[in-house]
Amino acid sequence: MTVTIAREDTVAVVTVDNPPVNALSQALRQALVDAVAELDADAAVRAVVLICAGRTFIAGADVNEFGKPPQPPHLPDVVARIEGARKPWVAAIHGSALGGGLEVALGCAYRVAVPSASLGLPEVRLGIIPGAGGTVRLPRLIGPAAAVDLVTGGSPVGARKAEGLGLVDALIDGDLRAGAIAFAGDIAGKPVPQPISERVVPPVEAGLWETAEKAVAAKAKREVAPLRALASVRRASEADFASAMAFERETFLELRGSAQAAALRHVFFAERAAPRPPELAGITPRAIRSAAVIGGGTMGAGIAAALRDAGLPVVLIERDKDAVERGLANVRAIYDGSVKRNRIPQAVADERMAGVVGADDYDLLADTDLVIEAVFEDIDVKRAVFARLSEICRPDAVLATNTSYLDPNAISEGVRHPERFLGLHFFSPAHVMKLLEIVPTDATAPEVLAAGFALARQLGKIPVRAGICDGFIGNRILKVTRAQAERLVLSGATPASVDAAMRAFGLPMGPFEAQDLGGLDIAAFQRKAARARGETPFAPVADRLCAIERFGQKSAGGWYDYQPGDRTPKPSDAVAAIIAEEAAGRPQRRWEEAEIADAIVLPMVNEATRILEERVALRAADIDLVKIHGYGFPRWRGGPMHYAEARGLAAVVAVLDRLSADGLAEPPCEGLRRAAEAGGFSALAG
Ligand code: 3H9
Repeated sequence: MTVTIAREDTVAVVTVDNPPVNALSQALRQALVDAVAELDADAAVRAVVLICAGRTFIAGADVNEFGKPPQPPHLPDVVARIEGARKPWVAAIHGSALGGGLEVALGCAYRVAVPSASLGLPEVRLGIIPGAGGTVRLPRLIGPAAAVDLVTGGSPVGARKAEGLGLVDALIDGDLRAGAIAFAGDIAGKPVPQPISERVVPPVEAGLWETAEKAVAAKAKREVAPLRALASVRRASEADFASAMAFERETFLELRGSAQAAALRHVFFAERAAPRPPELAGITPRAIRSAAVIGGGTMGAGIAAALRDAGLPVVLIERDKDAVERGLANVRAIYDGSVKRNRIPQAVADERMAGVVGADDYDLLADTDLVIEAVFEDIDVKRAVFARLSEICRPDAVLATNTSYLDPNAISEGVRHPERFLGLHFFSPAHVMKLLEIVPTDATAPEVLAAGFALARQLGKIPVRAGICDGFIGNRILKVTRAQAERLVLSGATPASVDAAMRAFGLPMGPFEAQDLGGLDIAAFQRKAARARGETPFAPVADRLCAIERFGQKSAGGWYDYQPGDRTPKPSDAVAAIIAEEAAGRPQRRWEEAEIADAIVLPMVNEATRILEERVALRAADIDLVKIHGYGFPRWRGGPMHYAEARGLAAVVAVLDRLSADGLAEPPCEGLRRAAEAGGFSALAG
């Protein structure tokens, strides 16, 4: 039973119970329509409370149904039926009233909520717009300007703010059910408010649509839904209710079937699957209530800030007093930046900073639950750190390395109780970037691995389980990206044309701009280590740039030239000359933007397929999350693996075959050929 009805004197209580989040499945929609009919016919009922069991109010349409043809009763009709009920309905909201859930609440005569509730229309994040009157009723209730913010931004608002906007009629402290029944009892005899659908939209301030259009377009970049959502709110503010509803529904149905919506849905489910690797089902994580970071450089300071932002007390360890001061200054600089950008008030920054204790004394860590090492990428330095931690920390304290390229198994050699050791690979800046690669060693205990995932949740990060290999998931693919970018410039493309093509594809910056920003020296250092292992990394131009100390922006030149104090990349004659020398004897050709994107993205997919086959990643979707949250791959493309599947793996194999025949990429791996034959990467899983 998804809906049950109870009577409390003259108030009926309709309880929705459709775990996990009371999504509006077909069965629930039908049950709501039936409930309206039953209560309309019950003369003893004077008002109705609509409340939900479990952790939340209705969190929206059932996203699982989006790939299939819509089944009646359709949600706009359900909302209209509630709005037209003979008894006033009161939506009693806890948790989140999102998307279709908020639209159902807008059909009710009143909305009450607990102060911790949130309300919003997040549809644009799924590549769609509200499809059951959200864009049409909201401007009629709270005015067009506030509606534009809620609908085009997709971020929910807290109940208090919602009350200020007129979206919530009353806040209920304490027991929601009892409070809502009392509210319903109060309003039962009073005149019912005019249905929102019959209200007129308050006047629009001059220039609203033009200003909003510019702001929304700038933020959405190439995502389609936000501007279409704006158009729908505008139509709703200018047209009558029925034609605005028709416009909204048409847009909703069109976008629901779009490639962007499919990609964003894929990411939605990927983000929910990644935090739960099957091996951890039923495992209780080790508790983390305090943390320490070893190393106060950019990475360590960012990790310390991320831990503080999640409310954990942090000890920041450096090797001497001066280094401690520098480390604390790095953390302070992060908070100063957040205050300057109005992200947090000064008082919050001060409170967070006060929770970071700087020290050069490991003895302070005797009772710390989690220690994250973020020192120089040198195995001996790291082993020395863990040797000291092994002596001082409790045997059950979780010890983590933030290494990006070293082997965590090797780092953990000599650690006492190695089952408490794992890799936690943050991405820089660590207090901002959402991705956290979680890397168990051969010895990591399940409850320690689970602690890594629980920590990610606490920090608001997207955790992805990664196996051990050079570069784990993300940086291993990055190496291929860089090598491909070099192959392109050695065969007729320029750094500027490659970067422009990748920006046109949807990345925030191209591979050469990114290298100049991060510094070419780090990758050179890794290539040196790889060569020492007998590998042959391909970077003839980058090697020469490093040989003349063109390390990027920090040395006023890398792949591009830079003027002092100006980060704008300028094509470099010196680099062009080096490229010409290295390209001598290689065939040259013209490159179109789309061909450049293929030559970068599809080899990434090839490497990612190997990663999947080797079980370094558990799922293709996890690799998508790594690229989206760690490397700026456009979310609306769903990540490289979704992109490849949507394009057709047979077509991907064909392009890679052509590129490899010309010496411009590795040939497609066997796994990719098999996945292409089977029609998807799921053939490689398990
Ligand atoms: C919409 O409403 C369109 C309408 O305008 C028009 C209609 C005509 N459907 O996030 P969690 C599952 S569009 C199906 O870990 P939390 C989720 O996959 C929709 N399933 O929990 C997971 O399943 P499992 C607009 C859904 O407590 C489980 O619930 N609404 C849906 O951290 C727990 O999820 C949204 O976009 C769904 N809509 O957070 C809201 N939502 O356990 C999206 C969740 O099997 N949802 N699941 O892996 C959320 O933001 C969060 O889930 C919420 C709870 C805040 C509610």
